[in-house]
Amino acid sequence: MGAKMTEQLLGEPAAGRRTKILSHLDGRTPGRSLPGALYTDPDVFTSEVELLWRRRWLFVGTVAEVPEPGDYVTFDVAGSSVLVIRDDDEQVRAFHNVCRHRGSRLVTSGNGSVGNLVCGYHSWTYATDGSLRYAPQLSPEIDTTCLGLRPVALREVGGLLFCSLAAEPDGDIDLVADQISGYLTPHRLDRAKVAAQVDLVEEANWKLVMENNRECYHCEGGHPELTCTFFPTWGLREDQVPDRLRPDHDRYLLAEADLMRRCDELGIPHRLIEDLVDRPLGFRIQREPLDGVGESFSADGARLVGRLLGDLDDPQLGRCTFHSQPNAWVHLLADHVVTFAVTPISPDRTLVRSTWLVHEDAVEGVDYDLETLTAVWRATNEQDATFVRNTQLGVSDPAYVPGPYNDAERNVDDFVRWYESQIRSEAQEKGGAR
Ligand code: 3BY
Ligand code: FES
Ligand code: FE
Repeated sequence: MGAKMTEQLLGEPAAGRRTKILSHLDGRTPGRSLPGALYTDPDVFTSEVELLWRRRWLFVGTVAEVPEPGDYVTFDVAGSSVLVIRDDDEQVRAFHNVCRHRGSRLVTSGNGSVGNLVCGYHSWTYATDGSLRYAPQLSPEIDTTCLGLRPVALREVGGLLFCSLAAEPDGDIDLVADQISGYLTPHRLDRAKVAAQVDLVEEANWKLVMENNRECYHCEGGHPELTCTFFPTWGLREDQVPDRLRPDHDRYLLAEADLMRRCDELGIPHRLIEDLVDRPLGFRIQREPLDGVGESFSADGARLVGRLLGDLDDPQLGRCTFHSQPNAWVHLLADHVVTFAVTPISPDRTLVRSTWLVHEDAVEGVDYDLETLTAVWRATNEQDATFVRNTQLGVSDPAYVPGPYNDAERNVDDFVRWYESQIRSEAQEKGGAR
């Protein structure tokens, strides 16, 4: 088949899809939720995979998930499976989880530990650094040095791992790393271990999952467990706090002043850095107080893990919260860390992976109880899954008309504006854009 015909068969539909997503974006009213088609149309989803998920830095997990040489996890996104592995020299690397022989998936379980990576089909065997070590009966003329696993760009930032499927990943990760590392390092993720990991498939478009996370407008009524410690005025400016929530907010201000003093004494950064819209790796980071005792996500705010992270000895460090576009939110406390990685499965299904990390020497049943440690966010995730499932049903209804955001939904608007500008700039670069 000639190149021209191939382009007609493959190129045109892709350009047509890009035109389609752009025309849906043209139909959006600023300050309102997105048009329904952006949450439901399979062509939109395919364009998002091509323009966003295959081109941006994505939050994968943490170094604590691969503590020893040979430990690996897989991260599946948009038809690609990324294998993240700690090699024999302790370096964390990422590869496409595709065998270089005839393409079998190499690793078929979500995580594990290996000496070498052995393909289950014809036993091609790779070292943990991705090089091909052994291929039975392979002709000696074939240069095996060219048959190592194909690398995927991976960056570690204060223990958080990000990957990019782009051929030439953007350099924004370095600029973000400079700004956030100091907030993360006191929690010493390199000396933490996974206490629990839960995969929840939510029946909603990935953007509804992210939008839901970016506001606490629904927290007051929607998250009784979380709001024992999570102040429901989150994201509001002073003049936006409704009278009803004034007492909560007054407690917040007192707790905030105390927290700032503690952080300053310890030399730990706390101030808000918010750059969610105008950069490829939009992010927000801030250390904020927790209600009650101020230590952890428990009913009274008291710590849930006896052994604090790293070398911390002040348990009252509230929560350092990191949000990044398109797919993460992370809360770092003195006693534990909980990370959330979102990946799209289909237009109306999304994986939310929650991971709880504690000090590597903390002992289950002695320093913490697993049920109690995970209770608040397991309940919160289930509540959020119901919210977004109902929203997916509503935005799929022909009667849906986009509605206005309010003050408490500022970061939802930021997410949507980030999404629109990233899609537009990538579509332009690829051509077929208007
Ligand atoms: O960052 C978060 O996880 C919270 C949960 C509730 C609202 N959102 C800002
Ligand atoms: Fe992996 Fe054949 S496909 S060894
Ligand atoms: Fe929620």
